[in-house]
Amino acid sequence: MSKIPEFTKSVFNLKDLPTDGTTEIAFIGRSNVGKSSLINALASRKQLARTSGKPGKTQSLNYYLFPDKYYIVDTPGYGYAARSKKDRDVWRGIMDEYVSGRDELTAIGILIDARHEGLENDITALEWLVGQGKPWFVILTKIDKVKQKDISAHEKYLKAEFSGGELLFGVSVVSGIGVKRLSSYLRSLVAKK
Ligand SMILES: Nc1nc2c(ncn2[C@@H]2O[C@H](COP(=O)(O)OP(=O)(O)OP(=O)(O)O)[C@@H](O)[C@H]2O)c(=O)[nH]1
Ligand SMILES: [Mg+2]
Repeated sequence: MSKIPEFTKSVFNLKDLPTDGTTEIAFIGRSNVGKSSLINALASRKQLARTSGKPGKTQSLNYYLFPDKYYIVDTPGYGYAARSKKDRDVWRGIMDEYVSGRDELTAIGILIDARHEGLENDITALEWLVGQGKPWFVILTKIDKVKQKDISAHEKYLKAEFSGGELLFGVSVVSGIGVKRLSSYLRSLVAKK
């Protein structure tokens, strides 16, 4: 097996999910929140996952195999305003089926832009997540753009409003803050399995 993280496959149809039984952790979050960028930072590879300044770049479930033997699954972003309602319903349908039926899925990380507290789309996603009954955790992204006191306030808000989730991680792929800590946490989740 490769010692460096590798792209494995893109899944457009749930019948094509990997069948090798490897544990997986999915990242969900609004379009443009930084999911693909974070996967690159965790992998220390700039171009592993494709990123874009324009929202809506990732359109499938993308599997990345990490050397500690787990997949990180990049997912299409939600809340992309230019998308039709039908598209949003498709997201919901795919994610419901994927999350409820996937035994390999150990935990879900929801990425939230540290700058934007309480966005409607994030609230909807957090409520959905709480209802899934899978372990989940929050990652606040782009913390290079905010002050520590705003991060603390955002964390306090999330803890007060949404129960059952794990620790909150603040990350920035620009400064690199929080990436190592998150990486250790992901490994600990897989080790528990
Ligand atoms: N300042 C700053 N910008 C970031 C950070 N992480 C991501 N970005 C920028 O945010 C934009 C979107 O990043 P992506 O990683 O493509 O976002 P995504 O969540 O994968 O988006 P979709 O695939 O559309 O769902 C890019 O322009 C990134 O450079 C960060 O930590 N700090
Ligand atoms: Mg993406």
